[in-house]
This record gives sequence, C-alpha cells and structure tokens, in this order.
Amino acid sequence: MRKDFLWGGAVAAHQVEGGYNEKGKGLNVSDMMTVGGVGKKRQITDTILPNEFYPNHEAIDFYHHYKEDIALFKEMGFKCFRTSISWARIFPQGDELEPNEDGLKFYDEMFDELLKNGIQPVITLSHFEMPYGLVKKYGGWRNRKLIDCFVRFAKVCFERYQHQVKYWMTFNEINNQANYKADVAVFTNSGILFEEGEDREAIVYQAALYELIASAKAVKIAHEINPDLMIGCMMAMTPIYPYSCNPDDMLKAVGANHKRFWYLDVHARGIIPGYMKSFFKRKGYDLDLTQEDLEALKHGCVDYIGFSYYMSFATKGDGNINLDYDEENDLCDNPYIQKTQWGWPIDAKGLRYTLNWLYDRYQLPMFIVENGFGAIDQKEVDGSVHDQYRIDYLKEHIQEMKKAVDIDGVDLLGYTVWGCIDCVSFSTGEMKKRYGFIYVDKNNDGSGSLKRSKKDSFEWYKKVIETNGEVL
Ligand code: P53
Repeated sequence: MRKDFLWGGAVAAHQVEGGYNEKGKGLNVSDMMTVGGVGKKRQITDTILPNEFYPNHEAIDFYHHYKEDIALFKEMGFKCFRTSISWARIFPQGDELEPNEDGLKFYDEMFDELLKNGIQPVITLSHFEMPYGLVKKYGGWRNRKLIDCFVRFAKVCFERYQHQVKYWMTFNEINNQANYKADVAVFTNSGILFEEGEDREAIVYQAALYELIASAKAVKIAHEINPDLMIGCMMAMTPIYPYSCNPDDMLKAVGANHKRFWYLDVHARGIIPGYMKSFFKRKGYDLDLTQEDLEALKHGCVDYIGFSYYMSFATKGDGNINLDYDEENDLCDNPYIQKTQWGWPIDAKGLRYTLNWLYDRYQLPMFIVENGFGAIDQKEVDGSVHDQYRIDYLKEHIQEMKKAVDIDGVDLLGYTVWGCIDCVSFSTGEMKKRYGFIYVDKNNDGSGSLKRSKKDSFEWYKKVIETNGEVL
C-alpha cells in the first residue's frame, strides 16, 4: 500500500449533523423523511408533522459535538474524514444568489478542526440532500434551472474551501436512482415527487442528465479556481454478476450493468455512451440535451472515481432481446454468498472484482469512499461493544482491496469506512442499524444521551491504520 494511503471514515451531513434549523439553515429533502424500518418505508411529508418522528433533525448532533468526535478520529489515526456539505445551510432555499455566511462558517471551523488534527476533509457536495425549496418551487431536478443553482453552490464551496479541501465529489451515489421505482431513491437523488401515471423512467433519465451536466460544469469551474483540486464522481458500485455462464445470463448482466453504471461513462469519458443513446431512441424519449450540454460534458471529466462498495447483485437471462433491466424484478439471489440482517449480500471478493473492472475501464485513480457493516450492536453493562462481526467484514474487504492494489496493480487513493461513528441509517432512518467504531447512545425513537464510547473495532482499526494495513 502507498505510504500516503488515505485511511479514514465517512459520513454524510444529514445523517450526523442535526441542528436542522440552526443559524439560517433551510429544510433539506432529508428533513422531510420520517423514520422507517425493515419492511416499513420512510415516508416523505410536505411539511413537518407534529406527530411524526424525523430522525435527521437531530441525528447524532455532530453539529455541536464535532470537536469531541474529531478527537476520537484522531485517536484512531484517521488520515482523512469524508463528510458532505448540507446544501441548505449554504443556500437555505436553494435559489438565492448570495450564500448564508453562518452556514459557510460552520464548515470553515469544522474543516480547520480536522486539519489541526492532521485529518484531511474529503467532501461531497450533495449527499442525498438538497434544499426542499428547490423541490417546491421547481420540482427538483426535473427542471434545468437546478443546474445553475447547483453550480452556484459548488462554486461558492470551491472558492471558500479550496485551501482546506483537495478531494471533492459532486453527487453521492448518483446511480441510486437507477431504481426509479423507489420513491425515496428518486427523492433523495433528485428531489422528485411523482404524480399518478407519470413516466417515471423518462423523468429520472432527464433529471440524471441535468445532474451530470451540472457535475461537469462544477468540475471545470473547480479546475479554473484551483488546478490542484481533485474532483470525483461517486457511484454505488454493486456489480451485477451473471447468475451462471449461460450466455443469456452473461448478456443480461451486460445490460443490467449498463443501466446501473452508464452515469460513470458520462462522468469519466464525457460522452453519452452508445448503448444509452440507442436506448433513449428506442424509448422515443424527447430529452432536453443541447449541443452546449454535450460540450460541457466533454470538458468536465472527473479526476478520480469515488465509489461505495457494500455488496454485489446477480441477474438471470430472461430472453428480453433489448437486455432491459428493472432493478425491482430482475435481481436474483447468489447461492455462494450470505446476507446481512438487512438483506445486503456480503461479498468481499466483489470489491477486488470492482476495483479491477473500474480500473480496466477508465484507468483513473479510485477512492473507496464507503464500505461497512450495518448491524445491531449489543452494549454490555460495562459499556463495551464486542463487534467482532464488523471487524471480520472489514478485514475481509481490506484483504481483497490489498490484493487489488498489490497484485493487480490498481491505482487506489484511499479507503473510508462508512458510518465510522454511528449515524442515522439512510435507507431506514433507524439508529439501530449501526456501522461505527464509535457507539452513540441514541435510539430509534430519538431517546438517548448522545454519549460516545468505543467499540472493540475502534482499537482494531487504529492498528490497521498504524501499520498501513499490515496488521488486520
Ligand atoms: P444504510 C444502496 C446501495 C449501497 C449503498 O446505507 C447505499 C444504498 C442506498 O440505500 O447507500 C449508501 O444507512 C449511502 C449512505 C448510506 C450507506 O450507504 O441504509 O451513500 O448515505 O448511509 C449505508 O444502511
């Protein structure tokens, strides 16, 4: 492993900060989502309802605890810490022309605190949140107007933090909305709510194209402001394996991966890939994509590929000549691997596979910006948490990552463990789906003292970083 390998942890603003209405912050889409659970979807409400619980409003109150939390990250030896900027702290409604200085100040101070402790901030501009005002006023990313709003936000952040932050990402897991049937995925990626009978798929493709154009414009501006800045994309890398070596399964997997990862071809190559052009044509979509947009894409290729890795999927051929893929119906179980309590397949070798696949395809540096294990932790009477299952999961993944670097020769910048401190689960809004090395005393219903304590994995990860991945 390289000497300057960026070991660290990752979270997102809305999942940790709380302080949802402090110092002029507007509402984000994440503030409108109620708590859910396994088999209970999070609801999206149009106003804050008095009898509902919104877990992101307080989250783990990182807004007021960040100094204490950063001290713990330092104790583990973090080289970097990935978080995001809450867009509505900076532009409360999203379409203002001038930013909210109090919001900017919060990140100034937090980034300084990280740097003072020898930790590099790695920043996502929009991690599953955007000002709710943009949803109300413009219908979210249905509207081209959002490109300007995002680019303004990005420019303010690059200008302000260019000397504190080198590594940036534009949109978190932009491909999560490939599952356009899932309301929460589309709402959090694109701020879109559907009317009965709308063509969801067409709307989501248009929104994604606007986001990709906005991302490319942001990349170009960042380089103009400061050529040292490294701007990446962020993809949810869940490779889709063919169920078997049956050529029909192989081909179906090609089609499925195209639909889940075409965004990456745009980000990294600056073009709309042929398979998507042909798909749009076949569907008869009347997409709003100008010559100027295509130019913008060409000049805004990312500097590196940031991605999350939790799991792999599998799919079977179905005789569909167009290789179309529907995430809700076309996935099947992989008999060779186990699943977590939340039904997420555990496949450490898939990480090595993913690193090879991406490097073969793009030859860009990569950054694993999320990997982790969500589980129910048992807190003992003495306050300890024996999370050997988490250590096992991370260990297996790091071993495969090392093989990809040392044996396969991929170019990898760093690795940040998701939810390094317990935080609100994105998909269910629960606290009990924990990922952290640091336990936070907070429960699903919002009760708890918010006290932080170390789990067994804390000392383990500290050793991993200290030895640059030698002792696992
Ligand atoms: P939670 C799908 C596939 C892989 C990662 O998720 C995903 C998703 C979206 O559900 O999300 C990322 O908290 C995301 C984080 C999120 C983390 O995975 O549902 O970037 O915001 O918290 C873990 O267990």
